[in-house]
Amino acid sequence: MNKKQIELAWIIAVLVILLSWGAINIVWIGDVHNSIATENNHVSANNSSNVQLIKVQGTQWSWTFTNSSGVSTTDAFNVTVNKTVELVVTSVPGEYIAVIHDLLIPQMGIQIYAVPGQNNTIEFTPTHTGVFFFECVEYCGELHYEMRGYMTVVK
Ligand SMILES: [Cu+2]
Repeated sequence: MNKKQIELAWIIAVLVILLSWGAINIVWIGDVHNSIATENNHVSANNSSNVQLIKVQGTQWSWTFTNSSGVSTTDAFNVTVNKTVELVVTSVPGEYIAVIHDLLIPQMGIQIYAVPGQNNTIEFTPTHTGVFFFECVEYCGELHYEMRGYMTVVK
């Protein structure tokens, strides 16, 4: 092989590696999103009793979840499968001032900012029972890594 052919082979090899890597990731991300939850792409003013309304408060450095019965839990919450969940997310002061957090539930395809003074809402419908990891993905201070927990989807 001359220099030109070697260069061409190198370009093609790199192209094949990057394109297949990209394709695998697109398929995998789509899979995770579609298999676990269906997301409604609208912000609802849905007050129907069929929606599981959950208030979410991020603080330094934990998450508090309050359901419509007024029951609060820290770094964990339960929802019912095949029923729409509406999260109303905000940030409240902890030891110091309120800062911005960001709630990510990777397997639900859900990510939403917790902003002081703002109620951000997001809806999704879990289609599988199980225990699903969530965490804060906005660096929010020294114990940021403690803002993690599990959402349990029950029958
Ligand atoms: Cu945080």
